[in-house]
Amino acid sequence: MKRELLTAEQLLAVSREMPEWVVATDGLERTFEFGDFIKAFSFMSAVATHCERLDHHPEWSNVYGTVRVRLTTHDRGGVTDLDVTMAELMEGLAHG
Ligand code: H2B
Repeated sequence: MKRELLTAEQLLAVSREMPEWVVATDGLERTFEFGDFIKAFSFMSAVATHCERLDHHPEWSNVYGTVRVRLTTHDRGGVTDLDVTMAELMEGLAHG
């Protein structure tokens, strides 16, 4: 993973391909609804393993069955390919 900032054109492609995500130059945002706390926390736990593997960590919060996520690459100051990888991974785990 190169951790390169996405161009405006690439960001536009991401917003088309991942309509559930709010795409901005400084971050990708999405709210997941799981219905209860155990489901939400199980999702966060599954994601956490990948965060360590990829050395990439979301800004997120949890209230009962809701998980709010913001993905950005702090040491690049914006959205990189790694944030898109994390977003795709989260989609897979949320529906999985
Ligand atoms: N996560 C995110 N989202 N952005 C980063 O720049 C980042 C990270 N940097 N996780 C990593 C950890 C860095 O602090 C370590 C030292 O590699």
